[in-house]
Amino acid sequence: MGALLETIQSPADVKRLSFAQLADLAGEIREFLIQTLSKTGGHLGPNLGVVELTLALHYVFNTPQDKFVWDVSHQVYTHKILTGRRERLDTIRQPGGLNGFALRTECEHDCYGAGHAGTALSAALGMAVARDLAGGTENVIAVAGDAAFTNGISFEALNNIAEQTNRIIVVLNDNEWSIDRNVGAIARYFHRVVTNEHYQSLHKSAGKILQKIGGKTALNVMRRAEEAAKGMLWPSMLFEEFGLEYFGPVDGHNLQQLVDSFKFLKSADRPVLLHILTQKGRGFQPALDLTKKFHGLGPYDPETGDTRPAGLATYSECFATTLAQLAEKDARVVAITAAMPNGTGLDLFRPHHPKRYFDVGIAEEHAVIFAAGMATRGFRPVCAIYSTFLQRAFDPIVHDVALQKLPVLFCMDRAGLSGDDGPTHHGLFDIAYLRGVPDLVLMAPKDEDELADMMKMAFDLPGPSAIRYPRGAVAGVARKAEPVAIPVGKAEVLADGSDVAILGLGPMTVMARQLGARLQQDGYSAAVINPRFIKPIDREMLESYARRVAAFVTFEDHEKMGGCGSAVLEALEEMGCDVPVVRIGWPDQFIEHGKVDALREKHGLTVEAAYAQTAPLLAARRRRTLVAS
Ligand SMILES: Cc1ncc(C[n+]2csc(CCOP(=O)(O)OP(=O)(O)O)c2C)c(N)n1
Repeated sequence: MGALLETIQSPADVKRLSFAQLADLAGEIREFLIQTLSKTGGHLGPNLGVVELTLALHYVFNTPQDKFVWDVSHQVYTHKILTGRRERLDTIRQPGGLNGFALRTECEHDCYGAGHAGTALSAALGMAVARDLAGGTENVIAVAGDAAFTNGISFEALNNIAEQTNRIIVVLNDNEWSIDRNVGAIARYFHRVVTNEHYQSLHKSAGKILQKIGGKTALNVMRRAEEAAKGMLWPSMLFEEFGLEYFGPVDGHNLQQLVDSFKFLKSADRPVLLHILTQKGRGFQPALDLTKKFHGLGPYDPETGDTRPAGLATYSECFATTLAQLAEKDARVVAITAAMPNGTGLDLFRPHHPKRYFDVGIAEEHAVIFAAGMATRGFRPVCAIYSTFLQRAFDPIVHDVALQKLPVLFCMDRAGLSGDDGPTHHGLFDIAYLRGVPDLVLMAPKDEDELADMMKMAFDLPGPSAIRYPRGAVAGVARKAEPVAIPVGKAEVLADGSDVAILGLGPMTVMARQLGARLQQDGYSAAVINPRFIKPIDREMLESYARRVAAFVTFEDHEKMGGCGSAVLEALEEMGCDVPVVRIGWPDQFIEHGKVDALREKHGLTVEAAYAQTAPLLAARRRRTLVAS
């Protein structure tokens, strides 16, 4: 670790440094990030881009009194380093270690947590208004990336800011990238600001003066040149129309400029927006070459950036290639992503059907309503959205899609525990929030072949449907050449039995089989069932087993409350079947980040735990039967 970095225990240590030392510290932090994350994985690119920004913020402002609100907050690693968490950075995203995002419970310098995009401006405005009401003096600074401005909430906040406060600082951290290249009119607008020729030439000549004469005078000239350029830049009008005074664009890697800007903006008596230009992945060539890959990744080689070769295909890849295949034969099929072409696999669909692929930006609500609109015109839109991000679009699913019985298919990637990213990213609520939506067909495949069959079937449905599948590798089963539609609402009995019926939702069929085998060893006859459908649930199957078995067991990678097990309980109760149901799923609490297996162990999502709850129920019936005979 660098010599300067070792001396940094708190933001106060940063304030003592000269600009030359700050620049050295920035270099040391980059090296520290590259080395540390090579072992833990994490959001390397975004963090390398904001080292100077974070140093300048801590140089000028005083947290925890002053408030930094980070959008998504995947870029807070330097902030963590400077606020007493340097020594624990190597635990980031590891079990029991630092969270990969800002977390209010982790540190007093984290005033607001996030993981989903577009929240920073609203939250910061709330804090600013609270301060105004309380008569406080603290500064509130929202830091949001250019892609966060593709999100509607950012604009809802912008629309409201000037009405509510005259003291708030918004930093637009513009690196022209979302995870993929940023898309849409706002991205083009920012690009026009940055590449405005007039600004560029003035900026260059000011830079030359700075080189020649140096010092404060040159800085003043430069600032004046920027001011002049800014005045001529029509694009800055956008924010001015919202009532925010626009400053920039400034070089987000120039510490002096950043510090000067913040010192100046600190005393502004109306809302201000500072537009800074940064480079995602700065200081690490592989991250500059492969921006998308280095947005967020697992461990890598700190010299070359190489990562371990992928093993089995992922569910995302399987989904996307199947969709491309189905779209070949069905011209109605179109694919929609909300800024996740890579994560959802749609990158693989795009080259096959470029005109039927839509990246709408970080705009899940819009994505769903846009899909609804297309569906009214006879198309079969597929919204590929992570389970956790689809939470954003609950009302559009109800109000726009389901209520109008429009045949939109939701393909929910990362359904289940996400692992390292933690509670902001776990997909543990989708069954609960979708199960109560009338007319929606909700399903989970046990493997990649069944995923393809479900997709095929969904395109024949008259209304909406949703398929949930997990992060990571597929089961690795043989795939049919062509998907075959499966019957709606029909479960698949993998093994028949008469003492216990074990349902394993999606890939949890593996655990159901294991429990079945375990109980067979004890002499019980265990049925193992792949429910396939959470809604409509296969009542016929449930009723027929209810007549025979002493207990049902349900396994699901979802919270227990409102999940598949709840659906089984409700159906049994409605049919008047009085059979106990052992439900294995996540408890009613937010689950921390960590390794999936360890977290399952900790929270009782294991075959052992299921066995411990089920065996006594079966033993009781056996005793009763013995007594009766
Ligand atoms: C609601 C929501 N949708 C999708 C994502 C996935 N996501 C995480 S970061 C990111 C891009 C953020 O880009 P930007 O705000 O410009 O910050 P940068 O990483 O470029 O610094 C996306 C799409 C998310 N976090 N939240």
